[in-house]
Amino acid sequence: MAALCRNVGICASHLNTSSRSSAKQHYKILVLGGGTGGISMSARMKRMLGAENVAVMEPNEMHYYQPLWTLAGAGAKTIASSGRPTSSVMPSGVKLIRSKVQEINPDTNTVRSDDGTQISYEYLIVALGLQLHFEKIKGLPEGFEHPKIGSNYSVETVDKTWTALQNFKEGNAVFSFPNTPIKCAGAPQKIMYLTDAFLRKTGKREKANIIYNTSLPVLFGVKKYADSLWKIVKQRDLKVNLRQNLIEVRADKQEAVFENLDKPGETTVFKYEMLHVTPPMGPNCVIKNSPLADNSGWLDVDKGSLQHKRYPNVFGIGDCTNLPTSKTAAAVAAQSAVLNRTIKKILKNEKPDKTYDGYTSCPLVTSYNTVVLAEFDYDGQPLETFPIDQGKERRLMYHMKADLMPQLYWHGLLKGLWGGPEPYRKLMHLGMK
Ligand code: FAD
Ligand code: UQ1
Repeated sequence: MAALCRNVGICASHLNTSSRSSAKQHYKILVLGGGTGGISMSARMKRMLGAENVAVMEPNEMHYYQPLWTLAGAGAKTIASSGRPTSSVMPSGVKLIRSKVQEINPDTNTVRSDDGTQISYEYLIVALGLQLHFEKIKGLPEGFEHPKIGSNYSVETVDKTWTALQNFKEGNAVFSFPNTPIKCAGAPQKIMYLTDAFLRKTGKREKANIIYNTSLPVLFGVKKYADSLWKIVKQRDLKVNLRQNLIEVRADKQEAVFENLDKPGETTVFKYEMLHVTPPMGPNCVIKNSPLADNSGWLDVDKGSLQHKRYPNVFGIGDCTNLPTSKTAAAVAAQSAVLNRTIKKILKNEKPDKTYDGYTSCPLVTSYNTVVLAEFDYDGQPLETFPIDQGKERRLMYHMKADLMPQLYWHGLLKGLWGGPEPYRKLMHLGMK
């Protein structure tokens, strides 16, 4: 539970200042965060400027391919197979600074780490991801010490989902979606479809009520895919309750309390045999506490170029930004190609010319062998790679999600070689309107 507690998002920029050291370092390109966006941009920056000019600040020993956690929570993959040592995904020769960013000072082009070291930069790429807030739900995170509750959103709790699913006997299987922006907005319901499939496979489905309580007023934000998903939930007898927000877990009694967002103060208690929690999420507090934040705490970047709106030598990518699109690794892939181009232009004193269209994708896993592959842009318009109807459940797309995507991630995206499917989409739609 230690890592889960570390991740509860205490925004305290005054912590750990006692061990301040006077060591100084300078890099032409400093990348904050060694997750999906940070590693892929460091690989691209190495190619552009040479390894000696690039450094990445990341305290975690392990780098995880988070999209696999949906499958791990349902026993279709292992959590171990989703992780590799951070050192092994670093582009060779690029400096890994194994410490936590404590403070960003864009007016002096410096950042301070939790051991007090000051690091200066010429250009800064911010890829700090977002923060999970289990603690905003009464009874969590300590409730995870009880059985029958899990969450695919933290490496600490994915196996708890799988344990709860395997031990299911009879009763309610309840799934939540919080009242905040989240990463991979499809994941809270993917685990519901997998639960349904698992209980059918093991002959327990008739003893289960499967209930999806979402804060949103819709099942999915893009109509084309929402229409497909409504058909699926009806076919499979899955109960969807809109505008229901999880506010408390009484794990000792196996009770989850939801608030009706349309009738504040009205709550419903659900007894559960299994509970999957998607926690509230919010901006990284290091960004929130810095001049780089917008009014809500997200990194304030231009939605086309990914350059910071007020600090022209600062750039952002991924979940930490205020880009008005769904936060996914697929979006990071498309953003990495645009950001590479933006930085190339800025280094030549030219204007950024490539524009991010908001491309994002969510492989909606609907069983152990089917996926609806949602792909869309800033306007919520489908932007599909394949010249077939991606609103349909397909086996091929499941194999893409489970077998091809991890390879594309480790060997393409993290190496700075995969910038999203745009070129292939254009090729595959040649000759079509
Ligand atoms: P991250 O990869 O989260 O990286 C942020 C990094 O910053 C972390 O390594 C963190 O340790 C580091 N960091 C944080 N604070 C500090 C600090 N103070 N100092 C230094 N470093 C710090 N995406 C898809 O495309 N398809 C999917 O099917 C999909 N499914 C998902 C399912 C689940 C259950 C989850 C959890 C995510 C899923 N995603 C999916 C989303 C995807 O994993 C993220 O959108 C993506 O990893 C975002 O990349 P990032 O670089 O912005 O953030
Ligand atoms: C993608 O590019 C990507 O990043 C590697 C993902 O993250 C895991 C995805 O889930 C998807 C769907 C894409 C888009 C790629 C194709 C081939 C449609």
